[in-house]
Amino acid sequence: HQTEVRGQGSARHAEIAGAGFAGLTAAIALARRGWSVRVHEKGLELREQGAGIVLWNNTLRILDAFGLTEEIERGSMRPPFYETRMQNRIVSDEDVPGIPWRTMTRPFLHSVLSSAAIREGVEIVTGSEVVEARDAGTLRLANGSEVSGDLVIGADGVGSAVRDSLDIRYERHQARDGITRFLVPRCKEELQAIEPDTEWDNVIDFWNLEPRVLRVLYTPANDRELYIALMAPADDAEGSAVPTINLDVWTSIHPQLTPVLKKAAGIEGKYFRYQTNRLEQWTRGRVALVGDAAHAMAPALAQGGGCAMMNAYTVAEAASAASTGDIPDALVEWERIERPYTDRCQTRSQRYADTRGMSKGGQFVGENNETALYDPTDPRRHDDV
Ligand code: FAD
Ligand code: 5PR
Repeated sequence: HQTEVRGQGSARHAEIAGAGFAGLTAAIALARRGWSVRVHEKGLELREQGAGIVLWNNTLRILDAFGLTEEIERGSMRPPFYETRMQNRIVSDEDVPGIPWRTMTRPFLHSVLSSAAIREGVEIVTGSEVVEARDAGTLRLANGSEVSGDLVIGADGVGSAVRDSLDIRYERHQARDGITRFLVPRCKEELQAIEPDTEWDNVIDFWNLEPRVLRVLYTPANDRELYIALMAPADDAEGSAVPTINLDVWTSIHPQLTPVLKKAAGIEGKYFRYQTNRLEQWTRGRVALVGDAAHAMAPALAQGGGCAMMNAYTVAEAASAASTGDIPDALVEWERIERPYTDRCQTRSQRYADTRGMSKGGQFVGENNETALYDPTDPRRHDDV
């Protein structure tokens, strides 16, 4: 075993497990504050396989602080309305006033973040699997070597090896429904030919509860690409069928979406059951967990990536403000201050997922907007707490 200690010079050093949205955001935020940063990514390539994502003010503020607004705006879009339909009748049409939001593909967001990390001097090692973390600030890798830092971040997703090796316990809640997601071509002309009066640039949440629960969340991600998420109960074998969706079942309920459902049927899909994980704690010594490793949530309010990036950004800020010796205490204080926002978002998202309450539309009001409106870059955000 070789133990390599880095950052013995003036720059403090961080080791990060996972190059997803959380790991890359933490890496950029730390590098911009003068840290030397290395990210270990288990995958052989630096890429993101998911479909689409909606970002709100909370994450757009972070991207702006990183100087990435122009790049993000060039490759994403702001649909005119967020529309909800029940049995193909419009129940709400919201432009979500006062909250900036944009839609994009996940591979696009990942490429913007990974390019920015590299520009900031972050070292990203692909094919590097983390198998264990220790609270003193070390990571053990699958190749047998050990690395250490003043700060270690576990951003290795819902199956986190960092979390499990530290023996941090958690409770898991699964909902009865789950979802299969695809990126397909926009097919706007074909859709318009079927329904000329529909604004096909909107996000449209097509709910259907009778005769069976089959929902399609339709989210244009840019001029060319459309993100569709197909929700069905886990106990509906036809609705949740993968890797190839049951085209006849889906088009029987959502005939107006036939052109894009046909495209989805040509792609291999994975069905994910909604789940919420709540950990007994997010930190151990010099190790902090962020993103799905710490707080996987139902996607109803579209804040899983949002909370991942918020907590990645704020943990970097908290560790940077502390002296090296005080980092473990600073992480405990960071969790105390920031975690309640994520806890509340998890609870709200789980409630919507459990009750299928988004089928009523009108969800972007009141306390539901707390996460979307949060500004993790505002140094005065806790002044009134
Ligand atoms: P991940 O994205 O899972 O990244 C973890 C990374 O760590 C991966 O690259 C993985 O390969 C790597 N890794 C894993 N184990 C190891 C290991 N042992 N060693 C080294 N590397 C490892 N959220 C929103 O905010 N808005 C949305 O609209 C939205 N829509 C979604 C749509 C889809 C299709 C999905 C799947 C999720 C959606 N979410 C959304 C949720 C959000 O995307 C996730 O919460 C977010 O991706 C979590 O980021 P992460 O970096 O924590 O984890
Ligand atoms: N919103 C978004 C989303 O991707 C999903 C949901 C809501 C942006 C599914 O991943 O409710 O399932 C949802």
